[in-house]
Amino acid sequence: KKRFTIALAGNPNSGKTTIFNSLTGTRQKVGNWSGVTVEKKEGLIYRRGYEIQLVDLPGTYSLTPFSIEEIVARDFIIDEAPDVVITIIDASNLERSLYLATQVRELDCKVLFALNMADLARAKGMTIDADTLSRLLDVTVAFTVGNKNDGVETLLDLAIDLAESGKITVPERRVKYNRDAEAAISRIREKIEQAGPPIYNSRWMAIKLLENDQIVRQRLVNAYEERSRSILDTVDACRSHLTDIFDDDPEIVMTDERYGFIAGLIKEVVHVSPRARADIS
Ligand code: GDP
Ligand code: K
Ligand code: MG
Repeated sequence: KKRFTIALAGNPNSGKTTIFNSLTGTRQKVGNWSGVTVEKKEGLIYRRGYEIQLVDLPGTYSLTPFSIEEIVARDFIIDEAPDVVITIIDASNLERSLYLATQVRELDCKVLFALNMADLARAKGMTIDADTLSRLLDVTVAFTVGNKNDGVETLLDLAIDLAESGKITVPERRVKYNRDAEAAISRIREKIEQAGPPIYNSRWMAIKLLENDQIVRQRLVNAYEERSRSILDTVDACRSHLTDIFDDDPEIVMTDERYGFIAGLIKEVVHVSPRARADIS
């Protein structure tokens, strides 16, 4: 039997569990993620000749390993390599949602965006240009209203199409950091690639190391052992160089730049009707 795993990622209250329940019905298993007290929901779906395991990831605002939920969600995507990650976006809270969604898009996985809460976005007078968002991030985008079960079956269909399709694509539009950070990313990447086949997308690893991500650091040490020493020396030198330039931690500067990138995206894809604008102010 052909099998797929599809994971649902999203902010808390984005409608993840609503969509999960509507797709799995009663075929659910509720437990805990191993070693932690975070609830894990899994369900089985049968469609188009496939047995699909659907996993409801913990709700998070980011994929930085600051909370156990973020660690669980990110580790699942990296280690279990689900066939597709559906990112549930609260369309009425686009900035917060895209902060997570763009981070998921940067991982080596097939991603599908669900613009959920489409009814609330409409009520706010927001029109979201899904085609432009789709083109800019090279990702399939579908509208859903989870609590009305609207668009949910189409979403699953698109996820199966994506699971069946070929390779993972890298989006043309992605966060470009300041010149000094980009130079540091290139240097670290080079060091990683010299040490052997990268354990993960080397740009992503370089960014995480520059941000002082302790989990990625540990994974690097585990994978490369003594060869990690010279990579980490470069990372530490780059970090202190950037800290001198910006008088701030690189991760703070880079987070600001990610928000800048999202603000740019929103400018291109969201239109607010003049009347709604007047109502808000
Ligand atoms: P989760 O925290 O991401 O799992 O979110 P839930 O699935 O628990 O949903 C949070 C709330 O939003 C619930 O009250 C849902 O009924 C509601 N909800 C889910 N999808 C939609 C939607 O598309 N539109 C509206 N208006 N409410 C929704
Ligand atoms: K909830
Ligand atoms: Mg939930």
